[in-house]
Amino acid sequence: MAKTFKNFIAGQWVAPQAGQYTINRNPADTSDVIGRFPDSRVPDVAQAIRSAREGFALWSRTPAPLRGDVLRRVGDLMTARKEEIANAMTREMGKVLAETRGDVQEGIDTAYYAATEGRRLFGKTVPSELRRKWAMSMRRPIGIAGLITPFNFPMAIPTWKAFPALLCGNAVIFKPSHDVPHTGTLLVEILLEAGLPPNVIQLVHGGHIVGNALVTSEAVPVISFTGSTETGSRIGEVCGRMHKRLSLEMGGKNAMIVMDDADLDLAVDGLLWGAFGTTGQRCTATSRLIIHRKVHDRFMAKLVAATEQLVLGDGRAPRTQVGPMIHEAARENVERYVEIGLAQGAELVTGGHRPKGARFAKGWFYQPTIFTNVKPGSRLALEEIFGPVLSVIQVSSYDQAAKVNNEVAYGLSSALYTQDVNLAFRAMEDLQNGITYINAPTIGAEAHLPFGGVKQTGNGHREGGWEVYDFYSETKVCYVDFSGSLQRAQIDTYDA
Ligand code: UN1
Repeated sequence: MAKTFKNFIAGQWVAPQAGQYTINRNPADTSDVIGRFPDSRVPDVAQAIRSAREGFALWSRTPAPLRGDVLRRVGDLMTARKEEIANAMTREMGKVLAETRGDVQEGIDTAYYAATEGRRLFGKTVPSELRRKWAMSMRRPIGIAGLITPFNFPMAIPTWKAFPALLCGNAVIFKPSHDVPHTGTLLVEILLEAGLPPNVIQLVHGGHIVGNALVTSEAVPVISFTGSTETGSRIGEVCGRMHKRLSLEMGGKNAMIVMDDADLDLAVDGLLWGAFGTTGQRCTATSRLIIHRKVHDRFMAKLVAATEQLVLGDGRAPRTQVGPMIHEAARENVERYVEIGLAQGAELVTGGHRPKGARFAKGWFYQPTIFTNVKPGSRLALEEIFGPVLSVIQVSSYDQAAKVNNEVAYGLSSALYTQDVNLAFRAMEDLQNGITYINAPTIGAEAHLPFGGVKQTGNGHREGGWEVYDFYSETKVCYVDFSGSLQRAQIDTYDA
């Protein structure tokens, strides 16, 4: 009998009020049931909101350095439980253990960064234009933050949102992806064990009903969402109407540019990791290779041979390099794109099918796939696939490569492989992305730098690093006039 998991609402682990559940399975072996998780409804969210209000009243008055102390303990507990969490994450999400360990580590890094921010959270004191008057700014908590997170980084992305939100003094209602509720549960357990007051965090499992209830509630002034551009647009419409603060991290169609002077072996290694790590299910996945004609054939021979050596399987097996996809619908989506690629005249050079063999029969596996001769403007060149599919586009110059890089709707990350330092610096200016890597693949963001993209990838906010603390706090400005007389700004300053 599968274990039944609960929500964490109003300081207690509770069953969903309507008694509905969904089954969570291991994507590498669907006969392995992780548990039954609440499929919550609006009344569950309403209860969470009522409790989070009380949590906010308490937590927003707790000094920031003390809030930071809780997050430091969170980092310590995550460190102690790293291996256990990584195993649970691979079991429910599929990516290999090295990657889930990295995912937990990203959470640990985010916790320690947040802990130290409790002793900064700088405001500014600036000169006033008037005598005997001080002018300063400070950061204030906002209220309840509703966090809606995806399946592909089950620990890292929730921590990118929750830790800065908490450090800034907000209460959090967390809705993890219904594909990875177990990892979300482990995160909440750790927050509580670290001493976070119980009604400061609420965990409400479920699908779009829960997300929608958070987005449409007057009582939740802050929403942070990572997921598809389509869902992000719908959330944006509502938040725009309601004047909510909203951070969106959405799609990508990230390219690696390989120039004719590049170290090709280095670029092959980078491409395998960028395109097929996490089975291509990353916003930062390398889904386009833009390659100089002169090195195309040589590079493709190396790349295809290396791709065919990749070991597919259960992410917990030590030799596995590529795990399963998250579920059947994700695999079918990839299959549709393979058909579209063939129909639009691209050339399939490897993959393009499910792996054969009994050991793949019970999981959502798909063979790493490469299309060459992908035409700029075709769907494989433009659309996010979110799976192990690489589209190769040939160019004759750096300028053409930069143009192809920029002609997609998204703008998350890009990579340039070259030995030419001038080209490297030109690319940092030219490529329309939030993140550009030189001689490294399109993934590899570190927790203490801002993360996010331009164009349809985001709405101007960044996660991670120092910038996210501005998102989760309100700027308050205070003037103190200790002159004892009325001093009028702009008037008495210059008319005296
Ligand atoms: C994502 O692609 O969904 O960039 C997030 C990276 C990670 C985060 C990726 N640290 O490598």
